[in-house]
Amino acid sequence: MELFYHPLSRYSQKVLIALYEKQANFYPRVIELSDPFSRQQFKHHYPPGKLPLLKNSLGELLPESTIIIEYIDHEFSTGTQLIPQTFERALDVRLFDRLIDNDLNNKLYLIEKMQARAEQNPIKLKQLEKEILATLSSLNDKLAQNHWICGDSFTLADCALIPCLIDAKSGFKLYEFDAIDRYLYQAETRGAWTQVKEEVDLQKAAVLAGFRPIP
Ligand SMILES: N[C@@H](CCC(=O)N[C@@H](CS)C(=O)NCC(=O)O)C(=O)O
Repeated sequence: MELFYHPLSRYSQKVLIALYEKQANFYPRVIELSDPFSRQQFKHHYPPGKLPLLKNSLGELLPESTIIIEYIDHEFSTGTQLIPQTFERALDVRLFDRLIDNDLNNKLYLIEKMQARAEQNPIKLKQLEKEILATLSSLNDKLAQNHWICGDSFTLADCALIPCLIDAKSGFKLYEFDAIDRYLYQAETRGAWTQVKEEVDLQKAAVLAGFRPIP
């Protein structure tokens, strides 16, 4: 299996957490989408040009972080079971995975995009922040009842949530949400995340140093 990804992409981090949880072997293929040549090469291989992308041992391409995780959870019986066996619990996990991607990850991205472009739109920014705070509040309520987001065990929904909360820490006062604060501490010491974090930190250091890979 090959995983095409970038360490600073939250959707890639979501899949990396899942692969480490499953103890699944894969060839890492880092794609630098900000580099026009690498982007063009990747698009030649996969026209939508989105990361992450999994190439399985049959050479089939699987896009979409959730689908990739569903696939590896089905393929590998090792490690953590990321989709629960019972229908009701699986439905809850899939629901929270969707809510986290749509209401947290994508909205954080919209704010980051505005900041990167120095876009002056305080009304839009306030609205997005309000929506994110509402999502954080409902996640906090759920975490007050559960050890991980959907119960006692670590699931697909945690793979989606951890990268978002780690990034949201810089813009939102997450410590004001007691259950999220406790969850973050627990997530930050989870082996799969510490493995991902090593690569994220190296990449951030490379970006700060002005490093650009030679295509
Ligand atoms: N819904 C997709 C989202 C993937 C996505 O938006 N990836 C971003 C990086 S985090 C990307 O590849 N953007 C490049 C582009 O849109 O051209 C998933 O869950 O994998």
